[in-house]
Amino acid sequence: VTLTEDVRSLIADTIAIADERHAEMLRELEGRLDEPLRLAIAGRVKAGKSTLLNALVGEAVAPTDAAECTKVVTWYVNGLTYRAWLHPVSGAGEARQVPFSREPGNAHIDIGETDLDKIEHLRVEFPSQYLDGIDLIDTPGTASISESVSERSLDFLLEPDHSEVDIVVYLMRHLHDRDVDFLEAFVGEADRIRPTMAVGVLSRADEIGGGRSDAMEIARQAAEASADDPRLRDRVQTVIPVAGLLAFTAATLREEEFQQLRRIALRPIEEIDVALASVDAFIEGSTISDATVAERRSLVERLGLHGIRFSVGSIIHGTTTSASELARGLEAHSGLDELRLLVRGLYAERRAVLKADLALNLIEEVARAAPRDAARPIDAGVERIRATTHELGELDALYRLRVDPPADLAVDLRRQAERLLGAAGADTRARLDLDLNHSDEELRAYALELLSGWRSIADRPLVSRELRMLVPTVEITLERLYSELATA
Ligand SMILES: Nc1nc2c(ncn2[C@@H]2O[C@H](COP(=O)(O)OP(=O)(O)O)[C@@H](O)[C@H]2O)c(=O)[nH]1
Ligand SMILES: [Mg+2]
Repeated sequence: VTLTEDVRSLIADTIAIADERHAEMLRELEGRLDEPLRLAIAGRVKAGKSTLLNALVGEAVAPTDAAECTKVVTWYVNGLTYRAWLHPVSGAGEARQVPFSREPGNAHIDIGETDLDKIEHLRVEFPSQYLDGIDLIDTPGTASISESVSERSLDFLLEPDHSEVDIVVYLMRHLHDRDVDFLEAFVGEADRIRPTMAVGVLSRADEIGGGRSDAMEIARQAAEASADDPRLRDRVQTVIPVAGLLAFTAATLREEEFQQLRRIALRPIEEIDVALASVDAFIEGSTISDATVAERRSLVERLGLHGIRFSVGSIIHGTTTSASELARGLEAHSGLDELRLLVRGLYAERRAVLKADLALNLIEEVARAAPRDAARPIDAGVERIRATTHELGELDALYRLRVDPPADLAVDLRRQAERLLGAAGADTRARLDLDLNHSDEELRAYALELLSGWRSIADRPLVSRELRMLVPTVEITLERLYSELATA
C-alpha cells in the first residue's frame, strides 16, 4: 500500500471515534490527500504578491495594484483554457463564470456589481505547466484597504477548523512586527501547521537602498539574517530575497524594450550615470535616448531603476547581446529560480508526504482526546506509519532543526543537515549541494564522505538530545542517496 492509502484507512478508523467537528476536519483532509499542493501567497498590501504569482507562472494572470478584484482571495489552477468563476459566500447563490481578460501586462477579472462581501473567492483556470501539481492562491493584503476584507483573507488562512492551504509563501519588504504576528498566528495553529510549511520572501528586493547596484546582495544578507532572527526562526523554513518584478519582466520581455536599453548602453558612461541617478532624472531630465517620456516611464514600470541599471550594465559589459540573453540574466538575478526550486523540491514533489503529515498530526490530536481504549489502535497506526516512512522523519527533523536546533551543532553543519534533508529540494544534487559538473561517481564518493562525517558526530563523547535525535535521520538519508547513486 502507498502512504496515501495507508493514511486514508487510518483516517476512516479515526473518524469512527472523533467528535463531529474533528470528523468534518478529517474528511476535508482526506479529500485533499491526492490533490494538488495548495500554496497561498500572503503578505501586506503592495508587498508584490500578485506580481510574484505572475512571475511564477510566467504570464500576467493575476491583476496587480489596486483593482477591485485584487481584494478577493483568488485561486489559480491548471485548466484547459482561460476562464474565471465567482464563488459566492454560502447562501448567496451558485458559482458563476465571469469575464476574464488579459490585456498586455495586466489581467482583469470582471466581478460586475457583485458586493465584495458576497464573494467567497474567485477561481481562475488556465493551461500552465507550472500549475501541474500546484494550486496558487493570491490573497488580498493583510491590513488592506478595508479591515473587513483583510480579516477575511486572514480567516481564510488561519481558520483553525478549515485551514484551506498547505503552504504559505509570506512576502515582506522588511521584517516588521505585524509580519511576525501573522506568521505566529499561522504556524502556531493547533500544532498542525509547522514552520516547515511557511517560506519567507524578502520581496521587491531590487528596491533596497533606492535600487543601488548591489541591492540583491544586500537583500540576500538581510534575508539570511531574518531567517536566523529569533522572531522568525521557528516560524519559517527559510527566507529568500526575490525581485518578482524583474522575473516577471524577464518572462515577458519584448525586443523593443531590449533595443531601448541597448541604445542607452551605447552612450558615454558619464551621461548614463547622470541619467540613471534617479527615476525623475531618467524620465524627465535626461537626453540619454530617443525614447519618449511614455516609453521611459514604461521601462521604469517594467524594470524599476535597479533593473534598468542592471540591464544597461550587462549590455555594456558584453554579457548580454540579445533580448533572450537579457531575459535569462534578469531571471537569474531576480532570485526567482531559487524560490521555484524550493517550491518544487521541498513542497510540490513531496505533497503526498506533506498532506499525510498534516493528516497524521490531526489524527494524533483526535486520539489524545479519545478514551484510552479507542485511542490505542489509532496511536499504534500513526506510530507504524511514521516509523516506516523515512520522508516523514525528514520533515520532522527539518521542523526540529528550525524550532529547536541542537546547541552543539555548528552552523555550517546545521545548514548541511537542512540541505541533506531536502530543504532546498528533494533532488539528489540539491541535497548534496553539487551541480551538474559533478559525475555520479563524484556524488557517490561525496555522499560516503558525508556519511562518515555524520557517523563520527554520533561518536562524540557528549551529544545533546536534539543532536542524538537528528543524526540517525541524516544517516538514513545519506545511505539512501548513496544506494540510489550506486544503482543508477
Ligand atoms: N521594483 C519592484 N516593484 C515591484 C516588485 N514587485 C511588485 N512591484 C510593484 O509593486 C506594486 C504592487 O505590486 P502587487 O503585485 O500588486 O502587490 P500586492 O498588493 O502584494 O499584490 C506594483 O506597482 C508592482 O509593479 C519588485 O520585485 N520590484
Ligand atoms: Mg495583489
